[in-house]
Amino acid sequence: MRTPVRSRQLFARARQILPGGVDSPVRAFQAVGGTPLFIRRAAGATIVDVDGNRFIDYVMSWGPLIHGHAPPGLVRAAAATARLGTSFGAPTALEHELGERVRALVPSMARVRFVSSGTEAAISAVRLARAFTGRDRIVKFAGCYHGHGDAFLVKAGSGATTLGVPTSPGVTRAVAADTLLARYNDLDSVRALFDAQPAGIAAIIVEPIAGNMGVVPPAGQFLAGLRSLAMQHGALLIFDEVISGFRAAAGGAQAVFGIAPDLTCLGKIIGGGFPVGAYGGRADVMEMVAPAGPVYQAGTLSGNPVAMTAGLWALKRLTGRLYRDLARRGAMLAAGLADAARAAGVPVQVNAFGSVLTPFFTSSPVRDYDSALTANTGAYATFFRGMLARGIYPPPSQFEAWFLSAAHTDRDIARTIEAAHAAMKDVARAI
Ligand code: HOZ
Repeated sequence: MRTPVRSRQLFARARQILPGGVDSPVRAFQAVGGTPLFIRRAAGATIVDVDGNRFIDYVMSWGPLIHGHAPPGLVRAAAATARLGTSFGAPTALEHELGERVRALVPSMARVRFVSSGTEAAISAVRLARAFTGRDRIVKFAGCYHGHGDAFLVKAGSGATTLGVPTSPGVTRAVAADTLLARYNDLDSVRALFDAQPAGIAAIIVEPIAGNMGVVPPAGQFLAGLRSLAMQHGALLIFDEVISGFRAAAGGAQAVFGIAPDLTCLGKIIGGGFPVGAYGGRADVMEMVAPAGPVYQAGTLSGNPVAMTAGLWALKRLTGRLYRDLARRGAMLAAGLADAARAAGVPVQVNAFGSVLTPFFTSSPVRDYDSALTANTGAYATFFRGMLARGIYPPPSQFEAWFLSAAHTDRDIARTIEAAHAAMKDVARAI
């Protein structure tokens, strides 16, 4: 790898105008050291930085790029739409076309509202749940991340955990008090909250496959238990499928586990690499959203035609074969990383679900936030730098998912495993 001279220069300049030099904290490499690489271009599974270094990418824009970077067909479709106008602030047919496709894939979403990010989707879904139930409190799980809405920045995963601010300053005590915390994969912790507030909880919000404390799949009857607790207590169940939607399967985690939530939040893949989010669910709940009902929520760029076009392109290509290939390559990579760690004598647990995975540098199985936090972040940082030096770009944080795409080949995976063997030896020397 060439010394990232140009990235360093750009980062120095960016820091004079952007807080921390970036527009989203997880990009800043703070947890792994070094300078964030500034990207010039990408195609398929490869990214190229401004110094000419090439990497096999496992960040994949944090999940949206299930078909790889810049598929030519998607780029052509988006460009053709853009030529007709980039935004109107008025309806287009693309919005209900994408909505109908979402509903066909995720039948619990009888009505859909498009927004511009997963954060917006989660904020809006919780407001709606509060309005529908007439209750204030929500249950969230430590280590789950639902974007940066105030109510969610309490023991939040993703960049908030990476930066050591899982409960952010600036969230008022009143907001924090309305967010009740439970433990992922622990139904008793949820039961206890309902026992204490039998009629105060508007909703349970959960990542059905956690992806923001690293990947943590749901264990046993966890999701089914949440479904019945919510029903029993008149609360809504909200699945945040921003990461798992269209990735765990075309129908999301809810299809895989056979649990229908009341509301679902989507993002990432639904925009095909453009900024889109969506929330939706039961018609009786969603019909409370303005202008059909009184719960206000709006957005100038919501349903943006270029983004809707990219989303349609991406969702139309979610074939059974795509998921079989992704699962096979995901299993290959997970096994290869585990082997590399074993061979080097480094304690690592690889959690995987289809095309997402996380190697946790710990000897304890990871099934919730506390066990995720047992990971040795210093060891991950050494591993990360070792991979980068060998042409592989993993997420710059222990507490994030690696994403595969249709563009990753068996050869890419083999090269990644080879690099992992060498990088694990770096870790073994360092710990
Ligand atoms: N949910 C994404 C990573 N866990 C967000 C990426 C970001 O924060 O920039």
